[in-house]
Amino acid sequence: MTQATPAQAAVGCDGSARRLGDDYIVSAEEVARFKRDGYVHLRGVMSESEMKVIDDAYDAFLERRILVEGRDFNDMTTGEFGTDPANYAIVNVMLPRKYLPSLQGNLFERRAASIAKQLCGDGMVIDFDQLLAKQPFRNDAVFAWHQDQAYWIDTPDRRTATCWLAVDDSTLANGCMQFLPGSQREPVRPHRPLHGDRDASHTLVTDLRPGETTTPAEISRGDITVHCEGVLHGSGGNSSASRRRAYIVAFRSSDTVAKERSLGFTHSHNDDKGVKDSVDGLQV
Ligand SMILES: O=C(O)CCC(=O)C(=O)O
Repeated sequence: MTQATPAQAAVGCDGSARRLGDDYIVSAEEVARFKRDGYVHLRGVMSESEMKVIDDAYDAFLERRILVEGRDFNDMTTGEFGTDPANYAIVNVMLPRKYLPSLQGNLFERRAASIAKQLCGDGMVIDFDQLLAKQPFRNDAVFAWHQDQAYWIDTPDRRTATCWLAVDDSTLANGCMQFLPGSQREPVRPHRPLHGDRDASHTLVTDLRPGETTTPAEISRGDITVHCEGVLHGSGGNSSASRRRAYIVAFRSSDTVAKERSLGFTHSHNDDKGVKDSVDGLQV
């Protein structure tokens, strides 16, 4: 786990003193770390009792009680969809708030909005949300190295706060997120589809360069990491006996979201292939 600084200790390591209704107070040091490294770990954004809504939504999706269209329920490692998810290594649900509207406006969305504003400034709105569950004993539940901007179309305002909530403790053993700090300052690297083309596989991958080492972000249930559009990241397989679930809500500027939608880019894996082929990582 990342060591708490004296400033963090003073405001309460479990985050309880920093949760104020819909708000979560981000320190100046954390804002600086987000800008320097391209990501930051925030402790205790959600308390245990506040996680119940999310646990329930997760169960509803994984038990297939919620109808999700086509590729928006898939295995992120193979691109498989429309089949029995029991064999998926990483169950990926895109746009859960679209398929389960009762999620819209939930407490995590509201707290994450307060965090996005503190990290990125005014005008940040929800662009998309996502569930990612790595199944137990799946060493192949690897999320390929990438920069998020590589998956997205070019827009003038690239500000992004992707709030990644640990629904389970997230550890090296179960495949926690890993980041290449500072890589957000480089241009987007060339990416390629992991398998075949983008109809076969939504997943894009880029390569780490010799000598580059990533930093694991082991975080507890209720903690989040927030990352920007440019930082290179990914995660390893799940060798543990338990799941690694994450709930992700990504904020971008309202202008960017409007531009994306005008071009038919919705973050759904069911978007037209032409739109999915026009993303930044495939244009380099
Ligand atoms: O959950 C993971 O391992 C990867 C998630 C990710 O790449 C993202 O949220 O941008």
